[in-house]
Order: sequence, then structure tokens, then C-alpha cells
Amino acid sequence: KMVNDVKPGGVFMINCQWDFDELNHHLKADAKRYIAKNNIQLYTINAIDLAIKIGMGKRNNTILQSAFFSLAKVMPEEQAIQYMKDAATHSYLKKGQDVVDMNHKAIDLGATAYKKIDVPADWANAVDADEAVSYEGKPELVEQVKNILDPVDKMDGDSLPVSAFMPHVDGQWELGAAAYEKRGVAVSVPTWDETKCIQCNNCAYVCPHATIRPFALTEEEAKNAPANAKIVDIKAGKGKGVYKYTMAISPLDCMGCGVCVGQCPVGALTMVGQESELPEQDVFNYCVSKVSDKKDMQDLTVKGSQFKQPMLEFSGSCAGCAETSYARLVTQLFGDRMYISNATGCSSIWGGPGATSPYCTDKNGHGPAWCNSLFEDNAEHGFGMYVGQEKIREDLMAKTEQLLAIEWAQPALKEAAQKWLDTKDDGNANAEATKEYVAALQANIATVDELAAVPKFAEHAAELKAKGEKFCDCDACKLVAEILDKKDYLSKKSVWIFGGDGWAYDIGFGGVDHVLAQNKNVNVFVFDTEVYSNTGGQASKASNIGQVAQFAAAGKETKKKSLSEIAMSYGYIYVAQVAMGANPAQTIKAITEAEAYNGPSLIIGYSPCEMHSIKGGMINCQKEMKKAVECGYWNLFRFNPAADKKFTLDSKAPAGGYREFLMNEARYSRLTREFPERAEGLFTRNEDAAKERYEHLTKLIDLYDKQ
Ligand SMILES: Cc1ncc(C[n+]2csc(CCOP(=O)(O)OP(=O)(O)O)c2C)c(N)n1
Ligand code: SF4
Ligand code: SF4
Ligand code: SF4
Repeated sequence: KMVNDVKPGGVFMINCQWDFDELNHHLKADAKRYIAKNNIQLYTINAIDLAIKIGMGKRNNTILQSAFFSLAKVMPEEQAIQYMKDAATHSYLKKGQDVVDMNHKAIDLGATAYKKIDVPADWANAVDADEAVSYEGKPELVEQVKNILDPVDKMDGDSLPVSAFMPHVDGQWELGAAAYEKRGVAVSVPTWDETKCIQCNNCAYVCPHATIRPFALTEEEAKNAPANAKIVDIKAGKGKGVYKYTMAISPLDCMGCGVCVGQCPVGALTMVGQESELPEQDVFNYCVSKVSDKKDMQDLTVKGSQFKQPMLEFSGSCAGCAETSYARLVTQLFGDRMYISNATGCSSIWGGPGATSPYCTDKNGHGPAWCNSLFEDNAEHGFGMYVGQEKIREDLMAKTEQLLAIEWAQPALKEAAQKWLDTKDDGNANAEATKEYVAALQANIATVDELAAVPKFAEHAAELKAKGEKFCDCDACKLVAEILDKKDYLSKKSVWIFGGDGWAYDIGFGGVDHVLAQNKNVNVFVFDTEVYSNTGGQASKASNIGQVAQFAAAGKETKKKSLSEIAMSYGYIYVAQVAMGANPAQTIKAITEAEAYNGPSLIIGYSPCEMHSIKGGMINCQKEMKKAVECGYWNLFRFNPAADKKFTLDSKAPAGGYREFLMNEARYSRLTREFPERAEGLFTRNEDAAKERYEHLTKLIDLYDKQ
């Protein structure tokens, strides 16, 4: 539908790798008709391959921009190109002459590399293919996808009438719509070599988009899989001799970041053209919809955690984003009983963009209840979510106590009720106990008809029926009905408060501090990108010395605030710093300990980001975390008030390479070109501060041991 915005006689350029035949095949009939009937001048350009060829990787926008100026003639072409080159020199000289040269090359290429397409006359009569898609799924979700998401994805959102939004006037959206998008944005996607794979699941653990997933299949499931599925025996450990194994990849959802490839220890993944992998989509879809959950394969190891369903999938974050990998992992651990309050920032944008909800549910319809709140009050908002459900739960506990006190309540019901009460603070145990309790409640409520069948209650049953009552009104049945009415609140919820460092360290800090201080069971996860990422990289109090950011053009003067230690000073807050690419097991440990701790918790996750301009790009996101921890730039530790040994320093002593680490990221290295002397001073201070910090942390081990 995008072409409909072009005026008759106007110019339309498509960035694609297609030749004419492929273009003819892929272009929709309505677009062809519009182009032919309105005399649109059609061009194609393959900026994707050109950018790769000149070393710009995925950054093809400069090529496209100069093609635009060349074709649009909004100003004399030569002048436009000169302006672009001057601007590139001005912007990128700090990054090095080679970057400037590369951009100039991109500008020259863009102005010449487009091709004019002779529009065939018969496009005017192109006939729509019979493409009526029938979506499967929850009816409300399918409606949302058909009526809103589809037009929006076709860039036709402006045509939607206000009435299309009526089902969402209260701001609620169905979960799981992102799975219907199948955007197909990646040029290349991974292909899996089942013969080399050692089934460690590292690739799935790091994937920000949940587009590579291991599955354990029964013989039957393996037999029914699409013929092209690569299915092998489980090679070792759990499930060996019981299940088959496959690593399913979704080429139409993959973002092509390549992070999984970089984490594979044996080179079993290779990036290849997306189109050649399209048949794999059926395998992925089959596994997601038809392969059952294998509880016996799931545990809290890196490998076992990946057999759990991710309940954050296919989000629109940048390819390779670390924030989404953390959030995806948290949903794998607690998603089916999770509440999330999300501060404004990248995580609210990839987490909940209206109709395209990437948080999803399991086959029982359980998934994270997600809501965004303001930057300045998100912790309080999340606390409100906690308090609201806890109040309802406390009422349910009181009613359960009353039920237990009723003499004639059935023993089986009482047993289930007691078990539910006994496990109320243990998420996993309580989930099971809740299922049993609900089943017992449902089995033990007497309907009016059942009551009527008992001779001595028949008369009373008739009275109830006349009043339109459905259930017996004895004290026990009344309590059972009241408890069942709120059954969704019975199981222990896992309440999470998500946001970036701009929120947690700066604008929302007062709230974060106040909420943590309440000593209630809420879990705060800070995605620490060390800048306000979503608004283009402003310095926050999480930014470090010498880091160049907006509002810190000459490198930040002051050191990073120690948010973790402020929280630790309370003594009753669980606090951890993690970096999943450096120590994946420690990350899982911290997340599960924090959740299990019956009090407030704060986890700060180091999150390399597009804004850091890491050498080689976000493909190196997880590796960069490892480097950060090895050189002492980022420290891993856990402070658990409930443990005998309260403070555990999980990082080893810095192994050197600090300056190399800084120079690997343009957010630092650019300062050496702009202000070389100042850079030297600031980087030395940055490194000194890191050394001091590590020494300080080692002292905390003794300090807390003695307490
Ligand atoms: C009070 C307020 N100020 C500014 C903004 C604009 N704003 C939206 S997102 C954002 C940046 C968020 O940064 P951070 O919390 O670090 O999260 P990230 O985007 O890095 O994940 C800003 C400044 C806002 N929404 N509210
Ligand atoms: S390339 Fe990136 S998005 Fe695609 S499967 Fe690998 S990690 Fe996931
Ligand atoms: S990381 Fe490599 S070896 Fe491990 S499961 Fe993935 S493909 Fe297999
Ligand atoms: S800007 Fe950074 S934090 Fe935001 S989506 Fe991109 S990589 Fe993730």
C-alpha cells in the first residue's frame, strides 16, 4: 500500500535484491495496478548488497538517501551530493577517515546504482491473487490482527476508522499478535547443521527475538514433522533415548543479527540468504503449535531453560538488542504467572507497541500481564500492581481459612486448601497447589440441581432456583463460589518492574528507591545501556567517565553511580549485577534467587546497545558483555539477604585489556580523535575507578561475612 502515497507521475524506488522477474513475482497486484495506472516511475536499488560490499554492513541508509536526492530532484543533484558528503565528513571524521571515505563511497554509489524498471502495460490489469489468509488462534486476537495489525503492517494504518479501535478503548490489547506479523526483514538468517550441533542451546539462550528454539520431540511428533525438518537423537543428558531433538529457526521472524552464530561453540550455525531458508518456517510453526511442552527437559541450567517457552517473541527491538534477551529469559522462567510494569524507554517500545504485542501466552492462555507507565512513576505503578493483587490474595487467604474452619467442608477440599496456604510464598509449588485447589473447589461446590437431589434439601433447592441462584448457599459453598470468582488471583504472582538506566538511575530513581524500601516482594530489572537509548543516547547517571553521549559531548566527567550499593545499604533488598553473555549461569541464578526471595529485589543487567557503536556491530553484543566483565568494566555479584553468605562476587579479578575494551566502542574511542589529551585523562580515571570498584567489592565479601 506504500505506493499509494506516490502522486501520479511520481517516483517510487524499492530497495531489494530482486531482478525484474523476482520483482514481478513478489509485487502485489494492487501495487502493480496503481503503478501502471498512475504512470509511476519505478526504480529498484540493491542497497543491501552494496552496503555489505563497501564494508557498511547493514547500514544502507546513506546509499538510499543519495539515491533519493538523485531521483527526487528536490534540489540540484550535485549540490545535494556535496551537502551530504560535507555532512558525512563533519559527522564521521571523529570516527576516522576510513569511515568518512566509506560514507562518501556510499553517497556516490547511491546516486548511480538504481535501475529504472520498464513497467509492463499489463500491470494495469494485474489480478489479485487468491490470498485470503485464515488465521488461527483466540478469536479476539485474530480480530485484532485482521482489523488493525494487518493494515498497519501494510503501511495503511491511516485508512483505519476510529471504530476499528472500539474493542481497545480501555487500552487493552491481546497478547501474542507479533507472531502473526512474519515481517521477513532479515536479509540473512542462520541455518543449522544438526551433525555439528552439541545441543547446548546457547544460541537460543542469547537470541533477542526468540526465533531460534530447541524442541524435544516424541517419536510420534518427530514422525509427523514436515519432511524437511532436521531431527536427530538427543546426544547426551536428559531426554537421551527418550526424545528426538531439533533446533527450529523462524526465517520470517529472525532479525538476522547473527548473535546466535557468534555464541555457537562448534560452528553449527551459519548465516545464509533468507529466501533459501523459507521452507524452515513450516518446521518452526509445526514445533511451536504441535510439539508438546516437555517438563522433564526443563530446568534452571542454560540448556534446560531453553526448553521453556519464551513469552516474549518477535519484538521490534534493534537486531541483537541485549534488553530483549534478558526480558525473554525472565519470561521463560516465570512468564505464566508474571506481571510487568514497564517504564517508558526502549523496553516499552519493543515491549508493547499497541496492536503488535510481542508478549504472548502459553497454550493454557497464561502469559505476562504487561503495562507501561510513565518514566517518572513506573516503580510506583508496579508496586500498585503488586499491592492490588496481594490485597485480593489476602482476602482469598482469609476466605480459605474460614473454609478450613467449616466442619462439613470435604476433607479433600480442605487438604487442597491447606496445601495452597502452605505454599503461598513459593511460586512454583504454589502454581501446582493452585491447580489442585481450583479443581477441588470446582468439584466441591454443590449446584442447585445437585442439592435438589438430596431429599432433605430439595425444598430449599427449589427456593434457590426460584431466586435464580445456581449454587447451594451454605457457608462452605458460598465461600467456594467467592474464591472461584477470583481464581486468577490465587497463584503466587511474580511481579516485575522493568526499565532502562535513564529511568532507574535518574528520572524514576526516587520511585525505585522508595518502592524497594517498602520491603515487599517486587522484582526490579534494570536494562543498563548506560544511556537513554530510546531517545538517541543522552548521558544518564549510569554513563561512565569519558563516555561520549548527548549532554556529554566531550566525554562524561563523573563516574557511574553505584545503584546496586544504594540498594544494598538497606540490608533487606536482594541485589545482583549480571551480564548474560559473560556468565549465563550466574544470570539465571540471580534471576531465580531474586524471584524466590520473599522481599524486594534489584537486578541490573549490562546491556550493550546500538548506541555504543561496538566494532563489528550488534552481532558482537553478547561477546562484548564477556569482554566487559573480563577486563573489569562490569562486575558480576549477588547480594542475598536470605543467604548465610550474603555477598558473592561472581567476577574474577580483572584480566587486563581495559583500554582495548574502551577502544572497541566508538562511544569511547571517538573521544581520542576529538579531544586526545582529555580522552587520555578521562580513560585513565575510568580504569582507575574500575580497579577501585573491584577492590571495594572484594572487601564486601569479608564485610558481609562478618555480619
Ligand atoms: C519525564 C519524561 N522525560 C522524558 C521522556 C522521553 N523519553 C522517553 S524514553 C526516554 C529514554 C529512556 O531511557 P532509559 O530509561 O535509559 O531506557 P532505554 O531506552 O535505554 O532502554 C526518554 C528520555 C519521557 N517519556 N518522560
Ligand atoms: S540471527 Fe539473531 S534473531 Fe536470528 S535466530 Fe540468530 S540470534 Fe535470533
Ligand atoms: S549453540 Fe550451536 S551447538 Fe549449541 S545448540 Fe545452538 S547450534 Fe547447537
Ligand atoms: S537502541 Fe539499544 S536498547 Fe534500544 S532496542 Fe536498540 S539495541 Fe536495544
